[in-house]
Amino acid sequence: MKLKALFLAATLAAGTMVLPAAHAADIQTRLIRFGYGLNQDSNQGRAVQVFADEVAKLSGGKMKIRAVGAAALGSDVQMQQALIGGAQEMMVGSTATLVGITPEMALWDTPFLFNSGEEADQVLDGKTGQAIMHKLEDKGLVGLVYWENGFRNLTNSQKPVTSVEDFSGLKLRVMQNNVFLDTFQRLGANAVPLPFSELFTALETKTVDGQENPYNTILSSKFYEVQKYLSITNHVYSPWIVTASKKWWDGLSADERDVLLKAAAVSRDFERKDTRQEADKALAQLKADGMQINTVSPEAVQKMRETIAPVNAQIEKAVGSDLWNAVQDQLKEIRKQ
Ligand code: TK8
Repeated sequence: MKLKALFLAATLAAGTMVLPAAHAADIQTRLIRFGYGLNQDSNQGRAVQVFADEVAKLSGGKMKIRAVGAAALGSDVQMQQALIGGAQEMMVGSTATLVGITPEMALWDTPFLFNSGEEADQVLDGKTGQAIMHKLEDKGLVGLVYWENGFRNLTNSQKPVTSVEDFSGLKLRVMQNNVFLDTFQRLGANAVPLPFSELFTALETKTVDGQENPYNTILSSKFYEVQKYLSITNHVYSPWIVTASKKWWDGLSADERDVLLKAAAVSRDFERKDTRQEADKALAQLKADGMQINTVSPEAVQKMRETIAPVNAQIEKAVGSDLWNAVQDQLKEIRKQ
């Protein structure tokens, strides 16, 4: 009896460790290189830290994320190649930079597709968003979750932009895919595809006049130091996507994958909340930092929409009508509620 009581006390003291284990978790000691493009002090950096902490917690400290920000492991495109080749384990980056690998990702570049972050959540986490994410597996990547990059707004160093006509003559950096290139060419800008990692210097040296990104990024990347004008265009919602090397993923145990998927879901929920909370404050901060904020009238936004409407047909062709219609139908359903 006495022994039994002692054993019980020890069991309780040791917590979950000695609970009757249906199976011991199959988790190895692993160092996971996780790259990202923004600064550590950004919504992206904070969420990577949450992911790292959660992975450590769920794996009992065995799986360790080595987070490397500020594109020190390379641009989005370079990191994707490292993941495909198995030279790097994980990353987070823009879905727009994956279009060259998985054309269906272009769906998320549709101008004015979503009216709110919450709409985006439902579509990205829903059937179509997940189907597109799983297409990466044919190309050597495993998608885990979408994060919010956010609604993109235009900045430049030359002039206030409040109409389609104002785009004319502006040299604008765009993300490296044809949808962004075409969109900004149609608006009359001189669009230059460049990796994000080269953007600050390009703005500083006036190689380009402007760029477009969410408020959070304009702030955390200090673009306000080299850009005077900010136009509230909200022309497209950008997701980020957390990916892993398939070569590496295929060698993980089911328990290890489970740790990563669970931690990714926690990081996603944290990141979206953090990003939304930061966005409004970021705009006020950019103003305080000396940027001139220009609103764009509903009429001018309408003109933008009409000018770039042909881009939609191009996207529908690239992603296929089934996926295109599935998203349009889901949005109609969401907007009915
Ligand atoms: C960061 C990029 C960035 C994106 C861009 O690596 O390239 O403008 O918005 O967030 O993915």
